[in-house]
Amino acid sequence: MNGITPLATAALVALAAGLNAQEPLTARAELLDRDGAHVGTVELTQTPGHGVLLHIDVWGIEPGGRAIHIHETGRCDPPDFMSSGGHFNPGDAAHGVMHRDGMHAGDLLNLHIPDDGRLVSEQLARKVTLHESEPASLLGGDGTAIVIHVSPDDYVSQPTGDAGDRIACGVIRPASAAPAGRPYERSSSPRQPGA
Ligand SMILES: [Cu+2]
Repeated sequence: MNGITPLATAALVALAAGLNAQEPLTARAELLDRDGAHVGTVELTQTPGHGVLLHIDVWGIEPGGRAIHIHETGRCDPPDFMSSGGHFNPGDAAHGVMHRDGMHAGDLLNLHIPDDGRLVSEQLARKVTLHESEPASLLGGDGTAIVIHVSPDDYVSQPTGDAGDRIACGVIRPASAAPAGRPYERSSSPRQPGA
């Protein structure tokens, strides 16, 4: 093995695993509106067994109730953002936290934007993970995206909560990923080893 003994290799693997265990998995989505303006950031952090914590910071969104969801495809083509697909729903459930057969893994609680347009808030998405090998991973396959809608989610209407048009969108990317050339496309470059 080019001078590296199996024992040394095993030690390096153990060291890498130890480092990973100390550093929580994180991801990030930069939200752009229909005109391409940067209107928010969502930081995602893997919890130890309780899903993914979302730290949401938005600015420049019209005041009022706005639905926010995790959508099933990591692609945000303006102006309508339909390329992000439907809600992330690996469990094939009904939509809505108030639906008896709900909820989508990507269902989140509405944002209530104050008059100055700036809102910092947090949510826990319990049915998703950042671990790529798991079915409910936000980073597996063709990725996922955070989408904000023009209306609030009524939490029961199928399949979208009657939330209306999509007004902002951001692809969820691993925190270690290099920034892509175009901010609204998931990077197609190969992952870094160990990323
Ligand atoms: Cu949505």
